[in-house]
Amino acid sequence: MMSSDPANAVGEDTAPVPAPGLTVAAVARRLGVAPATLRTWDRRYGLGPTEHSAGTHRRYGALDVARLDLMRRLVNAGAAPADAARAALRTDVTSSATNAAELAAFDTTVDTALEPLFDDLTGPHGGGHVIALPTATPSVRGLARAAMSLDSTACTQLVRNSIDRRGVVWTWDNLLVPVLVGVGQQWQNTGQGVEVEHVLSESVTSALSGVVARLSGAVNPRPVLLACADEEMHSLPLFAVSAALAERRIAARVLGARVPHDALVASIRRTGPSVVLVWSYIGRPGAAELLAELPAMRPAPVVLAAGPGWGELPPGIPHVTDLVDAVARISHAVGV
Ligand code: B12
Repeated sequence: MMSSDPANAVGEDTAPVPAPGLTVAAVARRLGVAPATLRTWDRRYGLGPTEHSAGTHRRYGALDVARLDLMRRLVNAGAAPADAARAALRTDVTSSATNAAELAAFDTTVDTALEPLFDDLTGPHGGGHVIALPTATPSVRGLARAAMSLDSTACTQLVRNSIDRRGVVWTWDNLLVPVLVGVGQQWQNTGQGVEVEHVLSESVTSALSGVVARLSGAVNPRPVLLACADEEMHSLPLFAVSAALAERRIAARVLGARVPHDALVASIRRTGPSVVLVWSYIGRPGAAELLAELPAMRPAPVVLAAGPGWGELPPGIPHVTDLVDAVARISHAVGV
């Protein structure tokens, strides 16, 4: 669609900033930040347009936008705005990236540069909680902020960075669970924020699937099946299990959300798995009894019931209560 607004003429997010520069509204759209926030950053931290202009409407040049983009990323990563502004102003953004590869490298630099800032962040200094996160670390706050602003790219990158540095299990327990619980709490208290849950869930799934995609040369000859119980939509823990297993070179097949019991039985028949893990958060009457027939199938799989939705389980089906437990039991069952 054509527009008479010169800002819209810029088009793609990665398009270069045109010579006369961008208006505050155009920069706001490009970075996904409110115009009022940009004005505050200009007033408080001097992160405004640097080009001299005689007119009243000053325009942001390419370097100004790169600096603001860095500011936005640092804030999304959990830095206090004043610290982020100091870092943005002292960073050389002249080689600011416009292609994906450079952007990725840039992100890693930024993230590493942030570590000392995080160490300094305590109490109200780190402020700006967007959801109730009483004991949140800066990275938890950063991911929560990115989720609340529906910035799926930032969410995925934050999760990926954490996985790369600390691994899947640490990231799940220390970054993802606190933010997911906080977002869930927000929904419970206000009835709002389903869109935040969706953006966060998609980003988490994507980052965790990235770990699985890198797996080559799996050590298990028989498959491991991971499925949600019938009508269960909370599939994220399955992706966490699958990614944590991939780190140990165990390949798993995620059957995903809402797997009817008959479909699960058919999948077991077709693939002959060594382990079947069935996840339930919400729980449905009679679901646990259905599991009883699975260990009798041939070749016999180890059957694990995971999550808080199960009630009393049939004999011989252990209840798995956390990610570490899930990974340990599956690793043991496949002999790793
Ligand atoms: C993301 C999310 C969604 C997404 C799911 C997307 C996806 N692909 O997974 C969507 C938007 C689809 C969704 C839908 C719904 N959701 Co929802 N959702 C969540 C949220 C925010 C995270 C879910 C999650 O991944 N949890 C995993 C971890 C973070 O859960 P946890 O409680 O910390 O974990 C405990 C254990 O499970 C265990 N654990 C933690 N990690 C792991 C890993 C493994 C492998 C194991 C074995 C154990 C384990 O340790 C913890 C301590 O016990 C939760 C909030 C929350 N507290 O979890 C709500 C939450 C689970 N949802 C809830 C509800 C009510 C719903 C809906 C019914 C809402 C509606 N009216 O439509 C629907 C439908 C659900 C259905 N039929 O399945 C409630 C459930 C309340 C209850 N117990 O009954 C929660 C708790 C929100 C709340 N605070 O009220 N949801």
